[in-house]
Amino acid sequence: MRALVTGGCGFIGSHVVRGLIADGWEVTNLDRMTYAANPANVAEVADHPRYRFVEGDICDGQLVRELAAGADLVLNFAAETHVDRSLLEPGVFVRTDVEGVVTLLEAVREQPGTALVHMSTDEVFGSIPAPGEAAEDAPFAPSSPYAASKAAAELMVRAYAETYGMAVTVLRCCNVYGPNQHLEKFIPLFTMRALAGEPMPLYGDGLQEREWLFVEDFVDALRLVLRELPAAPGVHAVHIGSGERVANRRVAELICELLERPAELITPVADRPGHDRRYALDSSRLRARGWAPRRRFAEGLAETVAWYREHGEAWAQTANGDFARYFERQYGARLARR
Ligand code: TDX
Repeated sequence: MRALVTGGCGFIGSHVVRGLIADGWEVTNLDRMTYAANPANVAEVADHPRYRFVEGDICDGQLVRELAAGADLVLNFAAETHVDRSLLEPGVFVRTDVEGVVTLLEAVREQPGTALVHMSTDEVFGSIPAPGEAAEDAPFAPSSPYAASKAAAELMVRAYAETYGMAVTVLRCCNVYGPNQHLEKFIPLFTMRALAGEPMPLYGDGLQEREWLFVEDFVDALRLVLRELPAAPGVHAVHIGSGERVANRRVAELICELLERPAELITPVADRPGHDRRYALDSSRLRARGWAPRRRFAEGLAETVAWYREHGEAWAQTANGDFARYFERQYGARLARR
């Protein structure tokens, strides 16, 4: 079986590429190599006979059509994903996360033999007050330009499913963490800051809750989804959540404990505007189909922190983009003002 994976040099995409190669798939990885891409993420499969890398953009209609033509499955992990950056530069989110998805939909609708699986997010629902959980049919209420771009993409998926009778699977996942995640994200950033003995910039009161899933558990969920892809026309939404919801401050404290660094490094700074308080997915349907995460958060976090301690510095060197400049733009004034 042949898969076209988009964004395969990013965090989740690279774990998916490696998982599919291990499962016997022939994989084409289409990646634009933005700041979020790191060739090291796919180094172990780079020379594999069933792996092919194509540098390119999911907004390039002709390229996407050519690549989709040879694929049984298109898996979309190409996206701008960072909420803070969507406040700085919303336009690129609309382009990649919405226009890019339309390009994929256009390509796939011309290929009746090709299935499309699109990665979305729990953020499309906005903040979910405790003790609520968002089910697959919950209404969209995105708070950030990032979340709105993902919700908009889902609406385009819905429109194509209705208009052209396509069957599209949409994965809505909680916060994923693990090796290969870009340093801009909470757990890698706090881990690297703690290792360096530098202030860890906690937004607001730090009592916001996120639901955390280890990346390999996400790949296992995807495996199950791929074994049972529905062919009936429509949008098939799948919720993938661990059920482990943890306050940011607690996550920061756990990182300090794991690295034996003082909790005083945790530094409250000005909040992220529009910051959602809590995400929580109802994943009971996927659980009923036989999936459950294999790692508890405490275990996955320890493994992740150990990976960054060992590889973080060298791995970050091979990443695209200028992280120091972004860090200054995002945190310079916040840390100076505290
Ligand atoms: O410096 C920080 N300080 C801080 O307090 C950063 C980077 C984050 N945070 C907080 C904000 C969030 O409440 O930590 C939490 C997690 O932040 P992020 O890692 O930026 O993730 P989040 O905004 O929750 O979104 C993530 O999960 C859903 C991904 O980035 C999205 O792509 C995914 O859809």
